[in-house]
Amino acid sequence: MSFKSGYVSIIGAPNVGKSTLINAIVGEKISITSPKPQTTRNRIAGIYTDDRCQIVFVDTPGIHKSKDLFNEILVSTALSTVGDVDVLCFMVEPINPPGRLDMLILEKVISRLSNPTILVINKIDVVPAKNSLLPLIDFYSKQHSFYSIIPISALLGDGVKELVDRIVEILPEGPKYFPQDQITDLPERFIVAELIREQIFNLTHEEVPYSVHVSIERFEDQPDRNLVIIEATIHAEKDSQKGIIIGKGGKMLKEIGRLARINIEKFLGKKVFLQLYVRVQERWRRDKRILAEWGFRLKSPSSL
Ligand SMILES: Nc1nc2c(ncn2[C@@H]2O[C@H](COP(=O)(O)OP(=O)(O)OP(=O)(O)O)[C@@H](O)[C@H]2O)c(=O)[nH]1
Ligand SMILES: [Mg+2]
Repeated sequence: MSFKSGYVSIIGAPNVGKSTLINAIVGEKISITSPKPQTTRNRIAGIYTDDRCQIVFVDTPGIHKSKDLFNEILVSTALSTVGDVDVLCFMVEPINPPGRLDMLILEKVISRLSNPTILVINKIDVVPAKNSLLPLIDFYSKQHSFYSIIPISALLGDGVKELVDRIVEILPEGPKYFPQDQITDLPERFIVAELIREQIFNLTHEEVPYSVHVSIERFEDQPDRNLVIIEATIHAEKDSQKGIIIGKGGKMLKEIGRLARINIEKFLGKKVFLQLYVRVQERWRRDKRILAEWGFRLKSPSSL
């Protein structure tokens, strides 16, 4: 049998479970997840390899109606991945009738592309009876000529193997682009910063998680001690947010650090010494220069 390979972009509205799926496929947490929308901010590649194929899955920020420069950058990052991939996975939740945003993405993005597209209906574990999905499947199949419609639970892993099998059917013959055991093309320090940001998403509320960027100041591997020393700065937009992140007597920052360290140690497979600092970078979400410095640039197209 010939070897197949290619790129697959996962797109959809915020919070539908795109990052949970990519983690389930590669078998490790490379993309952070949270119950809040707009968690993912970058193009995140997860590489799946088996005897038949190598698939580079591209996780993307949730597509939404952007309100400011930073959100526009997130949406443009997602939209910029769709053009030249071999397969698109359009992910939705099992909601009938579909959400306004799902319909908008279908109309403005999916229906304008010619890539083979699989509709992935996620979170089927919350659907009481599987046959209640039938009207939704029927509805979507009338809206667009999907290559396939696959119900899954990214959280429980149900249907994930079927999804990969279906993608392999479509992929062209091709080489192994990455070594067998490589699961992402992102640097370790990027994922470490994300694992810190994930805890801020999980532990703080309202505008705070959205006002935070994390940068790694020091990443020093000490192999003789099986230890990595990491220093990171959490940038907030205002003093009040800085106060919330630090918490009473530093309690919140300690908890963010404790939980992030557990995940970082799991990811790096080493002991970690983690030191966190918090500083204010006023209105960074609107500051083109700072955004560019942190790797956030507007791409085209930039909105729905
Ligand atoms: N019940 C259930 N929850 C799920 C499933 N997949 C994801 N979730 C939950 O849905 C929430 C959002 O998941 P994410 O993977 O962060 O969603 P996303 O699409 O990457 O979101 P953005 O990055 O914000 O666009 C999290 O609380 C997940 O645990 C699933 O199959 N079943
Ligand atoms: Mg995500």
